[in-house]
Amino acid sequence: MMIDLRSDTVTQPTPAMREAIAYAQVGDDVLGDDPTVKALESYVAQLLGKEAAVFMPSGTMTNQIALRAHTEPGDEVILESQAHIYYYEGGAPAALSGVMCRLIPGNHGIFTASDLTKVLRPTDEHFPRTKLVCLENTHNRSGGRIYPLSEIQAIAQVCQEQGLRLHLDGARLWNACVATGISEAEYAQPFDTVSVCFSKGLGAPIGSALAGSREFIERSRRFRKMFGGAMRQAGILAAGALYALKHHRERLQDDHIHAKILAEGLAQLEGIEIAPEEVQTNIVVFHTPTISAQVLVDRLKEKGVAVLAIGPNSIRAVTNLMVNQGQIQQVPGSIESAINM
Ligand code: TLP
Repeated sequence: MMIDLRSDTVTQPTPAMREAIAYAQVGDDVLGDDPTVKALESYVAQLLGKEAAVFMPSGTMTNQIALRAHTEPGDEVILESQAHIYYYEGGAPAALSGVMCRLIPGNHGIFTASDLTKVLRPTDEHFPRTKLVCLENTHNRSGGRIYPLSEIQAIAQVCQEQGLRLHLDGARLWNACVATGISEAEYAQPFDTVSVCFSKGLGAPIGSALAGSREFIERSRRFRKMFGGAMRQAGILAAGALYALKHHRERLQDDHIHAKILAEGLAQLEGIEIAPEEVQTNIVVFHTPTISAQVLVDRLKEKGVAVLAIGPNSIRAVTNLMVNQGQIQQVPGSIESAINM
């Protein structure tokens, strides 16, 4: 069987989750009739300490609707230079919201309040109006890096002083919380809006939610309809998400332990560059200076290990609930023999 480390999105629903899905009470959610979607939305809002939340099919949609609802065409959004919203969402900020993206290169995905202050502009008709700042926690392309809460609070302070809104792409916020012991509500507090995903490490098949003030979430529901993301008997999906939230958050710790084991194994190999002490959650990024990442990925696939090339000489492996410790321990050996093929 393939050891699939391409992403934590590859997870399959467990038998208990399938049972929750099978017996979910459903209704037409566009008419406000789905009790399971409502239960999920209020559970998420409560967990994140926000007034309201809205369920959507994907994290791309929750992020992009947040952008759309926070801005007007021509406005500027500030993002870290490798933020998922900018890097991996198909150019949606330009296509769907007509906004300009201003990028701040971070240190492993983390920029500081003082980095933010340096890119702020005076109010002047020459300049786009800066409206929104987005952070990502954990940061995907930086190998699941955790955003320090104190830095987020300092950034929120600058936003407040400057009248800027602050949005969190919290696709893997759950991982940051399990790794630090900081609650979801504490991490969400400095933000106006928070996007979370159920279809990553939590193992639900589909779904994300956007949380914020009641007024903002009402406005977002209108854009969800406009973008085609309002679903009918969506309780079928929400049931998997609710099950995942209630039963799979703690187990993310296992994925983090597996990621450390993998990183430490890889650090022993000639031809692999990795700093295992920098692996904080479930994403392991390593570099292959002597071989093309894609060549290595193709060879590894033949050996029953699936990972993704994320640069010419960079590979990403994401631990997830489909892969146990014994399988993780086999991976460095497979990589070593693939390098030497
Ligand atoms: N990320 C996917 C790919 O798109 C790269 C993955 O395999 O990691 N924010 C962050 C930080 C994400 O990592 C992702 C998914 C999303 C948003 C988008 O979520 P979906 O896939 O539900 O649109």
